[in-house]
Amino acid sequence: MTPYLVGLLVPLVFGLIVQNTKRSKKRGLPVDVGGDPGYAIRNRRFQTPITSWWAGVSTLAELFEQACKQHPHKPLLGTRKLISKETETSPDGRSFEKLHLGEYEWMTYGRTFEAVCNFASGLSNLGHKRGERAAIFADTREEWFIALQGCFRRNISVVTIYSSLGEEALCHSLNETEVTTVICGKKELTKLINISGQLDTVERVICMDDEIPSNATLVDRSGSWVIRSFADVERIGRQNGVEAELPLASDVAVIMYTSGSTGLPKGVMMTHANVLSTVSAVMTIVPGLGSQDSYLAYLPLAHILELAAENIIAAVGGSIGYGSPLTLTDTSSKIKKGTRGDAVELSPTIMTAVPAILDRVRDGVRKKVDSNRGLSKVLFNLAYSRRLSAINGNWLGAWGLERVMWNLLVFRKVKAVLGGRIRFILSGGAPLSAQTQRFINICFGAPIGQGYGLTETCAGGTFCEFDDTSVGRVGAPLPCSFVKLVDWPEGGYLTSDSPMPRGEIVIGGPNVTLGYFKNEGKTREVYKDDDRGMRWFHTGDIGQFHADGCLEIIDRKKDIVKLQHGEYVSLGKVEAALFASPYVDNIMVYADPFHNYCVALVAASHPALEEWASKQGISCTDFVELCDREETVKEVHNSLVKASKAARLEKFEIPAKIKLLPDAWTPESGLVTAALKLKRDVIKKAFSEELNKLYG
Ligand SMILES: *[C@@H]1O[C@H](CO)[C@@H](O)[C@H](O)[C@H]1NC(C)=O
Ligand SMILES: *[C@@H]1O[C@H](CO)[C@@H](O)[C@H](O)[C@H]1NC(C)=O
Ligand SMILES: *[C@@H]1O[C@H](CO)[C@@H](O)[C@H](O)[C@H]1NC(C)=O
Ligand SMILES: *[C@@H]1O[C@H](CO)[C@@H](O)[C@H](O)[C@H]1NC(C)=O
Ligand SMILES: CC(=O)N[C@H]1CO[C@H](CO)[C@@H](O)[C@@H]1O
Repeated sequence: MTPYLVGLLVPLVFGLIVQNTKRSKKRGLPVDVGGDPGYAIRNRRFQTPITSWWAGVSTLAELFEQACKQHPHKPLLGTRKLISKETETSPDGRSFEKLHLGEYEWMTYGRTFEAVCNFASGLSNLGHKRGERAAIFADTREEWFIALQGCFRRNISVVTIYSSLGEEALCHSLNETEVTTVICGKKELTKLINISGQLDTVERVICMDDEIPSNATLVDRSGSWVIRSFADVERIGRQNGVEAELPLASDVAVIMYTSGSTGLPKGVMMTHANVLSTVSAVMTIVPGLGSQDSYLAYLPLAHILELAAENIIAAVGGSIGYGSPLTLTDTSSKIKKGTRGDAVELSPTIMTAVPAILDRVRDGVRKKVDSNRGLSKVLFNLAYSRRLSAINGNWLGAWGLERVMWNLLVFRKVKAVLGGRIRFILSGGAPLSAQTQRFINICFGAPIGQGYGLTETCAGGTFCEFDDTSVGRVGAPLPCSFVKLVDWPEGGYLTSDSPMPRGEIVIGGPNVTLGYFKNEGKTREVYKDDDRGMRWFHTGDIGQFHADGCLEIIDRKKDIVKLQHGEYVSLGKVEAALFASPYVDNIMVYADPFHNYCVALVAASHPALEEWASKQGISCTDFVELCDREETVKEVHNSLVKASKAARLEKFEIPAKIKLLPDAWTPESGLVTAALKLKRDVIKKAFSEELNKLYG
C-alpha cells in the first residue's frame, strides 16, 4: 500500500473506534490574594508559590555543589574545538567568517567543581575583596558558567551585561555597580580598553581567552588594571586554596542589566531565593528532567532564561553543550559548508529558544522542503496536514499509530536538523507566533513550552504545560507565581470584561526580584508589597485569562498610539499580524499621532524576496536596489494587506505606506535588544528620514 493510502486509512479506522478525549483541562485556578484588587490565578498543583524543589537547598551555590557530589563522573560542560577558521567573500563583496568545529570535549561534574573552587580561590588571591561586585561580560561559553559558580561560592554578586551592549550602557552599568573585577572574552576586552579611562572602580580584568590583545598589556603595564587569563586565575587558586564563603538565600546573586528599549539599562537585583524559585518551578514543568538530558546552550547567559536553564540542567546531572546562534545547524551562516552545526554534533534533548530563532528554523525546514532535496513536498504537506488535524482533535485516537508512521516517512528527516533527539523546547523572550509554534510542534514532535516572564520576575510568570497543544497563549501561572489582572480603564481593559477578564498583568511570588539597583524611584513605581507580605511586579503588559486558567498576552500599555482621529493603534498587535507575510524578516509599525494612518519599516526577508524576483523574471543582483524598486514595495505591501485582512485588522491599523530595508536587524546593529525585541526609539532615530518620507 502506498504511504498516502495508509495515511488516510489508519486515522479513518481508528478515529471511529477511539473516542475523542480532547477536553479543556483546568490548568490554573482562581486564588484569593492581597494588594490591588483584580482577578488572580495560581498554578493548579500548588496552593502557595514554590520556593525550593530540593530539601535543604536554599542557594544556587548549594544546588550546584549537591549535583557535583551526586554525579562526579558525569559530563557537565562541553565545548567544540576549533579546527579551522576561514573567510569567504560573497559575490556582493561582503566577507563572512566560516568555522570548522570539531567534536564536543567534555568536563565532568567533578572536574568542573574543581575549576569553580579554583577560580573562586584565584579571585580572592588576586585581591577581590568581600562585598565587592564582579561583572561577567562575554558570550555564552563554559568559562561563563564556571565564573558564575565561582563568584557564588564567595558570595560575590555578579553583574551581567549583554555582550552586545553599547559603550555608554556598558560604562553606566559597570560604574553604577562599582565593579572591581570584570571577567570577559578578548573581543569584549578590546571594548573595555577603549573606555578604560572612564572605568574608575575596575581594578582587574580576567580574560577568558588565553591570547590577550596586545594593547591590553599597555593598560596592564601602566598599572591601572591587573589583567590575567582565566587559566592563570584557576592556576593561582589551585596553588593557594581559599575557604568558600557561601551566600544566604536572601543575598543578591545577580544584578542583571536588561537592555531596556529606552534609556540606559537598569540593573535588576536577583537573590539566590529568586532564581532558585524559578529553577524549582521549571523542574515541575518539564517532564522527567534528569542526567540523560543534554542541553544546547547558545542564548546569552546574561538573559535570565538561559541562566536559569543552565542552572537547572547542572542541578539534575544533565550535560550542557555550548554553541552559538550562528553555528546552530549545518546551514547556519558561520558553519563551513559540509561540516556539522552544534545541534547535529550534540543531538540535544532540550533546547531554549527565542521566537526569532524558531522562525529561522522554520524557514530552514520550508526551504529544504521547497527545494525538494531528499524530502518530497507532496508527502510533507500531506503529513503536515494530517498531524495538524490530529492535534486539532479530529483524529486524536489515531495519534499514536499515525504519528509513528509519519515520523518514519517524513519528520525523522526534519528532526535531524536539530540532531534528532529534541524532546522539549522552551521558548521565551517574546511571544511566539501561533504558526511557528504549530510548525515546530508538528515537525519536531517536541512540545514547545512557551513561557512568559520578565527579568524583574526572574523569568517567573506563566508557562505552557507540555500537553497543552493550543497556540498563541502563554499558559498557566508557574508554580512560583501568582498572576493577577488589574483594571486599566484608560486602555479599555477591565477584569469585568466578557467573555474573558482582561487587564494589566501583575505577577507576585518569591520570584519577584528586589528591584532596580540604585533606582529607588523606578522600583517603587512598578514593585509593590501587599499587606500579606507578597511582592508584586506590574508588567505593563495587557492580558486575558481563558476559562482553563491560561493567560494570553494581548497588548502592551506603552505601545498604544492614538491617531489623529482618536483611533487607538496597538503597534505590537499589528506587527504580530504582519509577521505572517513571508517577506517580513522584521517589522516596526509606526504611528504618528498627527496623522490618521500608520506606516511600517520592513526589514525584508532575503530568500523570500529573491525568490519572488526570480519568478517575476526581475534580474537584479543588488538586494538594496531590489528593495527600492516600486514593484517590490507594491508586492510586499499587498502581502501585508493580505495578512492584515486575515487577522481582521481595522483599516486604520493597516500600514498605508511602507519602506523596505535591505539589512537585517540584529542586536549588534543596536536596533533590537539581545532578546530581539524592537528598540522603537533607536529604530525611529536611525530611520527618521525614511519615516518622514513615508508621511511626506
Ligand atoms: C554576602 O554579601 C553581602 C554583600 O556584601 C552581605 O551583605 C552578606 O552579609 C553576605 N552574606 C554572608 C552570609 O556573609
Ligand atoms: C560614575 O559614578 C559616579 C557615582 O557613583 C558618578 O559621579 C560618575 O559621574 C559616574 N561616571 C560615569 C562615567 O558614568
Ligand atoms: C572606541 O571609541 C571610539 C570613540 O570614542 C569609537 O569611535 C570606536 O568605535 C571605539 N572602538 C571600539 C572597538 O569600540
Ligand atoms: C586594540 O587592538 C585591537 C586589535 O587588536 C583594535 O581592534 C582596537 O581598536 C585597539 N584598541 C585601542 C584602544 O587601540
Ligand atoms: C522566599 C522569598 O524569597 N521570599 C521573598 C519574596 O520577596 C519579599 C520581598 O522582596 C521578601 O521579603 C521575601 O523574603
